[in-house]
Amino acid sequence: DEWIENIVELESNIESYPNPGIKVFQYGTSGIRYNSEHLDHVLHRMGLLVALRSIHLKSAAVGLMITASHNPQDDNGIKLIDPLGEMLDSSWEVYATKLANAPNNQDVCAMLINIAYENNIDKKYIPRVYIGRDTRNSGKRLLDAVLCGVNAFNSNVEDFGIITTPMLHFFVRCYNTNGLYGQPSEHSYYTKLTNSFKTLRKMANLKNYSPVIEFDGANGVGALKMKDAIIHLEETLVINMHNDDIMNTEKLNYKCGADFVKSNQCPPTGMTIKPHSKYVSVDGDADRIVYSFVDENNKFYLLDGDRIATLVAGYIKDLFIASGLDVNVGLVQTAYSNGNSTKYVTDKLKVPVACVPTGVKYLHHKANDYDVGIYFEANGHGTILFKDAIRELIRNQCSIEVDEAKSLALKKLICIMDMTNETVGDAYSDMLIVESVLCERGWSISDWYKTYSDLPNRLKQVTVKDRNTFETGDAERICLKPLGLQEKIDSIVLKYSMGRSFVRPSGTEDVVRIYAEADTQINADKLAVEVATAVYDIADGVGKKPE
Ligand code: G16
Repeated sequence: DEWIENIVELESNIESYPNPGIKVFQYGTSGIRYNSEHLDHVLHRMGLLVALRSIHLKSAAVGLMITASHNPQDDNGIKLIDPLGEMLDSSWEVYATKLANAPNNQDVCAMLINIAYENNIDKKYIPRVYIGRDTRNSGKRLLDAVLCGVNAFNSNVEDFGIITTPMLHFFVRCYNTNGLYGQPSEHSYYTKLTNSFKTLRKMANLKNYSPVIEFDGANGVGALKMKDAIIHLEETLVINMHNDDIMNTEKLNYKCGADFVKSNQCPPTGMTIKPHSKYVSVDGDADRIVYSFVDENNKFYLLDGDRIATLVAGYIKDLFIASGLDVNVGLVQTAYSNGNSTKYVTDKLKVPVACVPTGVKYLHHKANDYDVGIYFEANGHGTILFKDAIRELIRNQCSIEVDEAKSLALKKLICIMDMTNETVGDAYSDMLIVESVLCERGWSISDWYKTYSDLPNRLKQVTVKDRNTFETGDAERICLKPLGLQEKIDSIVLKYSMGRSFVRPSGTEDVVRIYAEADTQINADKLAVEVATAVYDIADGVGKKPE
């Protein structure tokens, strides 16, 4: 039969990448990640799988990004991208997990053929696969494994080399929308996003705003690409580069970058920190961004994904009011979002808020429920989604609007739409949006911080014997397993004024994460330690007891 005919060819291709069987892999929060030494067969199989996915989607381009994002240099992994630039469909995540763990070549072949049958895949389509990778040392070797897999199906392959994850998402969407979204090239990406930023800048109100940015590139691809972006920005922003050493890859994400700054609530190392300067940190594949500054007493202030979400939601809401268009704007957050940010958005901005489990795929999906859905994880991963009909409505109304104020608001909305990479969180696009809103409002970074105050909070992590024994419910706000842990957390939380805490297994690292917030920083820290200790005790903690 037509698929079985291929099996001999496939088998010989698969032979080059046997599964050493040392680890059970899981397609987690955002793909598969692990120490890069053990990933060759996984990457090879993901190459096979994306090719099949493209055949299934009648030759639509699909993407494969080789990255472990915020993880240390020694890790690597993949993120798979569907045709509109969104994350891989969840039904295929199951295939990815099964394929990654298949013990031998025959199993891999049988699984691929099963997938083809289950989905009624017509073999006549030629797959098209877009590939990118971050700056990790292992990227090139793992690319060879991916190419071997992809080529087994005689795919059309485009290797974009070292690029950011959101760039690859953007390119995939551009190809599949026949250029409507832009062209699949770095030049088109920079031009689209940056030109609309420059247009909006001409309409803006400067006041306390400063265009100077101290940029923390996490010693990764974000730094590399920001150097190209600076040329397109033509001095509309003054970007001072730091942590841009991509040659020494052991420095990647090390004590710098968005994940470090957010998790440790302190400035990045590798740069001099001056009071009231505006610091921007991105992560290892530049899909996350956080802002920070210190005051004259060296007190640190973090403006994370929650802050970006509130800034953007307030601005977009105001633009729609000014434009006269009645549009339903909503915000999607996760359990990590600070309680006061949710309160501010609901009570002050009057924007509805939904809460979903961690993982951009969940936030993105939920954001589609609104005409304009804004989503941000507290860690700085997020974007804005505009429904096609709304996009059209804004453009049409702008072309006929006679009222000057309304017309201006519509023009500004168009700029914001065009500088947004709607496919996924994108540090560069998000930075342009934040800078636009700050400039429009005439705000310094401390003006932005003053909009509301965060509840003091703390993130912790505990390594346990098997994090797969953890199960959560209610958008990760309660822990269902191990049994008894939630009751313990409840009794601890009761002792703290304004206390809230939850635990969940990470989908990208071998740890259980703990979040705690309370009325004071001391209490948030104490609460986090108490809950972390409960996790450690109940789930066979590994290493030092939390303190
Ligand atoms: C990925 C996901 C994010 C998630 C983060 C941490 O980010 O895209 O949605 O918040 O992992 O996930 P976890 O807590 O499950 O480890 P990135 O930037 O590392 O790809």
